Amino acid sequence: MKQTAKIYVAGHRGLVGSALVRRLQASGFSNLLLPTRRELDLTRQQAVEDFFERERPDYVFLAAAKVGGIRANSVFAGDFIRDNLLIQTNVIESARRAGVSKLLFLGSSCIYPKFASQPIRESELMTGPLEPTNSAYAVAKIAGIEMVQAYRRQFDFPGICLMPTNLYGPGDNFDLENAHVAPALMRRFHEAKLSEAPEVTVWGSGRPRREFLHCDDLADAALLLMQEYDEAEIVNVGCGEDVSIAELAETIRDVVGYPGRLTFDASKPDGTPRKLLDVSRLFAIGWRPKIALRDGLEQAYQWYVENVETKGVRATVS
Ligand code: GFB
Repeated sequence: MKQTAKIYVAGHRGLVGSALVRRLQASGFSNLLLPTRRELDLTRQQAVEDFFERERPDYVFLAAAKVGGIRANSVFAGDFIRDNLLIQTNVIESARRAGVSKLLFLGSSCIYPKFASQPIRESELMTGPLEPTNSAYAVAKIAGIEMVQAYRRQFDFPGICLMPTNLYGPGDNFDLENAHVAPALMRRFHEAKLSEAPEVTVWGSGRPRREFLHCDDLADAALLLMQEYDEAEIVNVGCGEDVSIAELAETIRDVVGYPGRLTFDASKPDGTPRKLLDVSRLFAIGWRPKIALRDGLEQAYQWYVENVETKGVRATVS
């Protein structure tokens, strides 16, 4: 990638997109296309076609998506499949027409079967039923993978696909109902600390296990793969180890400094029992994560207090 390359980061204000912008700028890439959602609605085909026709980016990081935690995926399943199919289809097709040098499509670890053998190899894709709480989102992401791979075969389209594990970090969505577990608990413990609430309720049994990767590590892996990887096969991006939700909650409680008790609400869904990714394909390319979970959670909490709690920065990225 030439330093002067024109790079479009779709979804640049989200958790992943903002990390990608930081990582690209740190490497001296300054010719970035960063239209806001108001300037470019990716669910509108004509608008996306016009944008690509006009701007003709060299590289595209497709990090724009409608995302959310286990509750949001269940409650807004129709929005999730519609918006994600529209966004990815419009961007991938317009990128093809514009003749981009390369497009990187971001999927998710939820594309794998609910009971995939652990750690989950990329070859497990579509070998079993999905987790019902996020099957709509997962099918949309699987369609995106299939589209990139079909475009590679039919049009020799230069697209690659990354499957990140659960992510967290600065720029996350901290909405108590619709966010992912790490930011939701961070805000819940913070508010309980301020209000001196005697206890905090964690959803589910606390027994499911999740792998967590800091968004800056993901951005680092994405830039490396954009530069070094050009195969049809999808690539898992994770850190190679997981924790239980109960362990995560205890760690976040400690990071926040909340003195009260934890309780678990078994009426809330656990979701997939485990989704630890096999990252040997990624590690074989030479990448390793740099940010340990505890350090990353402390940094993310610092960002939350400085940007969301005090300055009222949009706590939710819809
Ligand atoms: O991060 P999360 O919402 O999504 O939930 P998934 C992970 C686990 O955390 C579930 C528990 O077992 C929840 O019951 N949990 C405990 C909580 N307290 C909370 C809380 O306050 N908020 C939330 N959200 N969870 C997502 C998919 O699955 O993984 C997405 O729904 C995406 O589509 C993402 O793929 C990576 O990890 O279960």
